[in-house]
Amino acid sequence: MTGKTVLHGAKIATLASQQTPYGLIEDGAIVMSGEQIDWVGSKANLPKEYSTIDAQDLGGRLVTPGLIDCHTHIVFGGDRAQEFEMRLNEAGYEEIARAGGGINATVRATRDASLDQLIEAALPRVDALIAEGLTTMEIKSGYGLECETELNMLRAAREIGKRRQVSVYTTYLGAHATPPEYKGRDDTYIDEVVIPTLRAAHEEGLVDAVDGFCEGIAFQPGQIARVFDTAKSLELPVKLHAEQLSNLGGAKLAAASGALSADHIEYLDEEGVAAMAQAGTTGVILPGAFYTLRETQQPPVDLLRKYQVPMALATDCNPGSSPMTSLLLTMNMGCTLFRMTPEETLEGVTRNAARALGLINRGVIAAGQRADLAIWDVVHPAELSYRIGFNPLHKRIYGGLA
Ligand code: DI6
Ligand code: FE
Repeated sequence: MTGKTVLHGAKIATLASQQTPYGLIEDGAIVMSGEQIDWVGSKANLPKEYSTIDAQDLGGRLVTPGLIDCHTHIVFGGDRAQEFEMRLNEAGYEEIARAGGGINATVRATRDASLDQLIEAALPRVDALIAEGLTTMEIKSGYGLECETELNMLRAAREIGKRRQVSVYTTYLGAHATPPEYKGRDDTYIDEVVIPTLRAAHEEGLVDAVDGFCEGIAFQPGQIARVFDTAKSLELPVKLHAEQLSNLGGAKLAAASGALSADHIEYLDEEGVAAMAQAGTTGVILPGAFYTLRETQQPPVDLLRKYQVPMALATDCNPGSSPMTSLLLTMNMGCTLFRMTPEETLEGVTRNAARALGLINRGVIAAGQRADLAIWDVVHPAELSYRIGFNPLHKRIYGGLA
């Protein structure tokens, strides 16, 4: 039989069935055909038709779905290390702002960067994620805040998906912040920049989804709703940065708009959770930003469980609130900071991350799914979130290719 590969001697965390924790198959085998998984199960049940194929013995290693980072701002110019240092030397907020710090510093550096510079700066960060078994990631715009730079960020994101073996899903985040030239004129910025740029980006095929930052320091629900209306008219899915620093009812708005996800959600209340449950909106939890900002308000993990809202986990990789490029560390933080279980964190970076991106062909190990796999030198899946700063990846398989 040609074009097929059999992996055996594997402990497989399929994440596909609830019958065993992690959907675990102890002495498992996986048959891949081209980019797809053909068959998965106990080696003892491997169908005869596959038994003549040369099999690769994984020596008892753990296999999980390839990891998915469903929320990143990984394309940006410059960095904010100096600002980080100033803050730790007790510089005041004003002093940092006067020194040109904060999100506007990143906007300036991003506007000043060429397309190629944006790509080159992002690739080492993307490579760090890939080195931990990443096979799919989302990348947002939102540091251009003017048409051409927003388009460039999205072009950079698409190009990253060509230069690396990783599937990239792009999200337009023009409604991230109001740029200095529109200070005090948020509505005008939405009308003159956010909406026209969304149309231009869509025209160029650069947008897979539309996001916004619904917050006191960013945009009000009514303003986000106008951006979502345009997204809807272009048949693009929406998601929202909601309830990160306060509760403006962003998750309810997201749910009412049929959003794929509501992200951050530290200040989410029960009404918001119920609305998300009803709409099938995934909750994306971002411990890196919580940690970096030294937040104390925890996302309502118990309520999300109670209402069976799927929880995803992501790095939120960005130069300000989460300069993090490790999904394994994100999983550890999900457990230690938010008391998520190791199984929930693994679901959060696989099955539920796929759900947060609206992808039905990945995130679990099952027949018909993409053959995106991570093979680990660990005995039990809990090790992935238990260890801190250790990368046990043995090998990654992307679309059936090692
Ligand atoms: N939430 C955040 O924490 C970041 N963006 C967002 O919507 C902050 C972005 C930055 O400081 O660069
Ligand atoms: Fe974010």
